[in-house]
Amino acid sequence: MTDTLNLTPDERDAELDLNQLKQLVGLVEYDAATDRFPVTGWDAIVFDVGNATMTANYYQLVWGMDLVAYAGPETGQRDHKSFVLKSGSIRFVINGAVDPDSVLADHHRRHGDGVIDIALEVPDVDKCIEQARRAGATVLVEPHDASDEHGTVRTAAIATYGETRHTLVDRSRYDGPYLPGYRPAESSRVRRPGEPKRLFQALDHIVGNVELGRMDEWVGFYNKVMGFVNMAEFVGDDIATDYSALMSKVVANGNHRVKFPLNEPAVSKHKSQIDEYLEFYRGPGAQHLAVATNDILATVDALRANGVEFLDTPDSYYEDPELRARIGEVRVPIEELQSRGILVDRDEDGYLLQIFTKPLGDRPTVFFELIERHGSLGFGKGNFKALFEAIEREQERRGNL
Ligand code: TYF
Ligand code: FE
Repeated sequence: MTDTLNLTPDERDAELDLNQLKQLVGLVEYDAATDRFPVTGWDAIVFDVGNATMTANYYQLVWGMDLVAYAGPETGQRDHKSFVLKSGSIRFVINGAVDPDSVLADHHRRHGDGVIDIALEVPDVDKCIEQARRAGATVLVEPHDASDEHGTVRTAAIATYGETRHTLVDRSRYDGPYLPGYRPAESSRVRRPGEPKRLFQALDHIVGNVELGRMDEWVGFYNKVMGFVNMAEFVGDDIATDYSALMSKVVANGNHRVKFPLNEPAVSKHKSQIDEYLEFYRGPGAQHLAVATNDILATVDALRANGVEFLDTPDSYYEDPELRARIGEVRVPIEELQSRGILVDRDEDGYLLQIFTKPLGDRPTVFFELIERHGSLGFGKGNFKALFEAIEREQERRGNL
């Protein structure tokens, strides 16, 4: 059954091998023969932003991503500009309206900067759409081919929470830089001497925030429509009422390449961070993107030097004897983690290091997580209390607690 763990073309491009990828994002083998909605991996995360020209620059200059393709007025696409960026196997597509009447401008007025499409690579678009329709999903775009001199891409799209969609992409017969209609592009910036080739290699998970009482519906959607399985980690009633003000369950595709934690607000003494998101995003949407790195210390140092702001972690977190006992030995002295505010969690499979940025845009909505896994397949449950307290300190500064 090892063929269920074949590398995607993007992973091969990024010179990742299967062992590296397993380490980075925690893959498992599964029985693909019974999968009615086979998903190979991530294809692209598509953002709608207020200024794609500048945001694309930001991801190159600050996050070290490479520009690989472009479409816009110069290529005959008058509605919007679209910049395609890569880091390792991750592809971001940054869209911004040029035509004031673009639907993207309208989307942006309501939601602000955010993720409009979590595109997934699938080997058989038609099979997935047939299954999705049978299971009652909304098919937004029917399967169709697009071709140019690089070959043919077959795509379709289904709706998920809020105004977010999953475009399904079969690029097995295509070798262009992204999709037909895009021209190859290159960053004009010059890498500083000694700068690492990239700051992160793969996408680990994307969290969706949904309305109060609807988390189980969306878990059911991923179970029934896309055949995703529930992972062990969840935040239930007990933790929710004590400090987290959210409930959370995690679904994953068969081989766990694609993992979607789903949050809903919990009723608590103050406004939930999920309610704050829902209010400012004007509905459900993607909350955080967790990117995997094999050197979180170097990545955090580089990002901080480039001006990225992270949530703070109090010294008491590292001085807690219970934490010290629980985590045991990790690959660096704990002081190295403490000086950077990196969190650590251990479970029966191993440990992980993680850290969270503050929201990247103007609204308190989308943020990033950096994660370095060492065997753990979890999401840092042991850190939820410290993390949620840090998020609430930020919420309070914004006057939204
Ligand atoms: O993805 C996760 O589950 C962890 C923890 O608002 C988390 O990164 C959960 C909810 C949230 C922030 C982080
Ligand atoms: Fe996360």
